[in-house]
Amino acid sequence: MQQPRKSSKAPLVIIVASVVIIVACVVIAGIYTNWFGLASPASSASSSSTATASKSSADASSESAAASSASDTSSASAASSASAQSSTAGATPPKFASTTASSVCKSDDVDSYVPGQAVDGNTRTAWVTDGEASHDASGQWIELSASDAQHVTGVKIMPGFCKSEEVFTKNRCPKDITFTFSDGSTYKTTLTRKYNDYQTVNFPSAVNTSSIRITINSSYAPTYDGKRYDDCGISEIQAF
Ligand SMILES: [Ca+2]
Repeated sequence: MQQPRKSSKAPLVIIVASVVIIVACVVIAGIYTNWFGLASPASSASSSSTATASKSSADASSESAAASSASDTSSASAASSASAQSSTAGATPPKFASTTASSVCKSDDVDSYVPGQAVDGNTRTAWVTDGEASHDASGQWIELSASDAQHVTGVKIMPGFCKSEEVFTKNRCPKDITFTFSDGSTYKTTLTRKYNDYQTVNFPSAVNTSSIRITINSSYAPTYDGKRYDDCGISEIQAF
């Protein structure tokens, strides 16, 4: 009864041995052909540097994309600006031909501080009050006037004397201001003390006025670490 058992083990041994040989062949073949993705150290370094190269290539392309995006933004901005100009082309922009002020800082023969300097389109020039007329600039004013009523919805204003950041900190900067229109109505607002910063003041409703007077009610003190002045400037005023 034991003979059949012995004879039945022989095929089993052969099958197991075959399986072992096949697995061994598969493993050997896999090592040689890199079926399992087990790269040698040399090829690993190579693939790593390839990855780095492709990463920097990706960075370059993302920078390129960013640059083109910035370019797109500026052109979009230019386009929207052009669009805004064309959309307002039908309406007449407000125009105030003359400018007067309560006081003017004495000229140092280098700069002029007359009120016209606040509407010359140059952010580095300014109307500057005479600090001796009002040490904190309160009550000082500048007025833009026209021969007839202008349709105005707001004002862009650059407070302070923005010739340079140092000059800005040496002088006073308007804080609380009042707009007074030709019909006697007024609008008050508070400006921020920030160098070279256009601040937009939108009036609650559009006004038809032949003049805009900006009165300084209070001002920010100079912060310069050195000689300071009580003179107070406004670099630009643009009605819109
Ligand atoms: Ca100016």
